[in-house]
Amino acid sequence: MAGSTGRFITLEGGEGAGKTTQSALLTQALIERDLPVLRTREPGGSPGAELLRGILLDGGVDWAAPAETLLHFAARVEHVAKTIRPALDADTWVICDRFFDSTMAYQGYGQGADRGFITGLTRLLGLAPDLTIVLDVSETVAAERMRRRGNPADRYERLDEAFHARVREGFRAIATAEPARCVLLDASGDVATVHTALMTVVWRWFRPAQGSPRIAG
Ligand code: Z5A
Repeated sequence: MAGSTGRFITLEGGEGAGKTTQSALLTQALIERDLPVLRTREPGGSPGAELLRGILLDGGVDWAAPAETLLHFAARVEHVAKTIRPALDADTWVICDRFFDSTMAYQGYGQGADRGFITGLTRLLGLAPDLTIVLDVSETVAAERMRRRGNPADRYERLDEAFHARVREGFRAIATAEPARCVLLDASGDVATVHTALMTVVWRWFRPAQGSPRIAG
């Protein structure tokens, strides 16, 4: 963001990749460096977007893929307007668990929504992360983590293996296509190992030459 000393970092990946775990650890690490941080997630992150989250995850409707795409973007526009932009304007670092890459991976690659349509909505949004870290794990590792966690599955988690394989392929394709914004990180190690690797990416990305002297490692 021009003029702001805040930075916008998103964590992406399939279910069980460790986004929630790693976003909490990243937030803590930045706070320990005396940086102002806001941790948020999608779908959700503002009152209106949280209402849409309930509809999307457990509303009992099998949406047409373009409608589902629009609902995710409606939630995102609210989230950006009410939560993310005000935080960045106040020089806060924003750590967001999922953002527009999830729509491309889940609705585009997973559900077959038109990818050009999603790209167009992404451009209209007018905000992109400074850094996106795509946490990558095999479907086997992800499934084992979800099994051990044992929470009831939401509408997306109930979809079959082939769907989740397409989603993973989507995330990997996005990371490959956008190296100026995305880093693909092997997230199959233990929590501490992944955290160390992720922090190395973050410190390198925002090294002093790119204007963030306060977090030089
Ligand atoms: N969705 C969409 O379709 N389109 C969109 O545009 C957006 C979202 C924005 C949101 O679900 C759903 O919305 C999502 C896609 C869809 N559904 N799916 N699938 P959510 O927010 O409820 O859930 P999630 O984003 O998928 O998160 P998750 O399932 O909780 O996974 P995670 O955050 O990546 O993992 P975690 O919670 O950190 O870890 C999962 C478990 O593994 C947990 O017990 C941890 O303790 C354990 N864990 C974490 N890391 C490790 C390591 N390194 N080793 C061992 N165990 C670990």
